[in-house]
Amino acid sequence: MYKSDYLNRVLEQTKNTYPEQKEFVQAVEEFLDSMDFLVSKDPKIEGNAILERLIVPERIIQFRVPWVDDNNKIRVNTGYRVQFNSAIGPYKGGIRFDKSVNLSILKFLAFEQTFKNSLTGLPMGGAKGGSDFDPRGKSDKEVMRFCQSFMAELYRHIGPHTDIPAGDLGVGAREIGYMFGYYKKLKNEWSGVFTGKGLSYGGSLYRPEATGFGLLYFTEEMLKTYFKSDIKGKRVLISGSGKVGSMAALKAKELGAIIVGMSDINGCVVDPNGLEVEEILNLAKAKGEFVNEYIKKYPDVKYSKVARDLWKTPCDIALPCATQGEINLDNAKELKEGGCYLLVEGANMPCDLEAIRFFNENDIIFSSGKASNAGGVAVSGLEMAQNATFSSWSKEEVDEKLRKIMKNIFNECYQTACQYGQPKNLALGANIAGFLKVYEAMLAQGIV
Ligand code: 2IT
Repeated sequence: MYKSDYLNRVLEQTKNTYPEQKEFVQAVEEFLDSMDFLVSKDPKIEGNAILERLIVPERIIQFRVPWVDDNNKIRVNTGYRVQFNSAIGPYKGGIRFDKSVNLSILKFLAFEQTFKNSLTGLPMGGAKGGSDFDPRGKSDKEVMRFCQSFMAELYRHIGPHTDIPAGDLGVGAREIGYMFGYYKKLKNEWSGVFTGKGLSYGGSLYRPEATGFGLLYFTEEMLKTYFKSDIKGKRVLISGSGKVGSMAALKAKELGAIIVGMSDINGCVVDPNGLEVEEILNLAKAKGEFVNEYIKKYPDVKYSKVARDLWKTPCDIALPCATQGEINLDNAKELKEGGCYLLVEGANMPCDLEAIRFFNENDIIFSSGKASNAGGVAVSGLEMAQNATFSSWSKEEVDEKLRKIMKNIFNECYQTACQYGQPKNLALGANIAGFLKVYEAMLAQGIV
């Protein structure tokens, strides 16, 4: 229950209207948790039905994606694009190909993307898209045919000034190449309609590294501000064998952290003296997973076939970089028992609501992904800037800008949290700071 009747009403309405959309309802609730004070202080939010408007996407596109597999069998998937909010810029956000994709997941991702993009300080609105297509085990040709069919519908809804997709789970350079190529063919137009493109056709240096590196820059800011410390010698847990987890591990190692545990979909490996990170990164890059191979190569390593067991490992810092819902209340308690005092989300909503509330009540400083994983979309914004000005920046230039953006995001979240009397509640700071810019733009633009 919130103090504000307005908030209680909005939450009730969200739960009643979308009872089956559990991830979306969680994302809304997590956001509303931060709004109590603001809403009672500023009656214009209710007066202009800002929250009611904010939680309904501006547009959802849902479509059939038929394609032919290598055995000449016709397959059918569902494609989506959720264009959530364009108040501060064109729709922007990744495309996810994964068996688990449904409207609830894409709506939660697009909702959070709106605030994340706002926090970067760049003019980008919020969107997300994808399909329940699973690229694992598919041939290159099958992936290409799928991407082309997906784009045969999506191309009419996107554009460099309308909606600029990028990658996400299951969508990397290969998929973006196929989708970009087909868009160009259908529109007869070369434009920066995607980010995360290959370097030879308008991509930005450091985009693949950006989310994971940005996460570590953010973590360093947290350590500096709250503990007058840095990551050197700290024990770190990292989940997920995708780009975010791998690049986070690479940067953490470079900064002198000890990576005591990592996980992928098959389980986790743990070594209090530090894992062989280079070995893990090579395996993850080649196969998309590493645990099964790693335990063959290092038979003495401690491991579990349950990925969640990672959180039982004593650590200073936990960086969940796999996917939504990977840390529940039990895992949160295990982390506390193991001495963890910093939880920085690299994935989108890896912690469920009970876990987040537990962190806040038990002195584990928590940062939500919408702040700490914003480095990816921030460099997407830099890629758009390079495309728009026909330029390409060096690694050093992009890295310098990424560092600055992550530092700014941290400072904005921290200062907002302080202003609202809860200096350790970075998630509150992120929600309010991300919201205020979108709110101001919505107010200025009238009832649309
Ligand atoms: O979750 C995310 O921020 C992304 N998948 C990146 C989105 C983007 O447009 O680069």
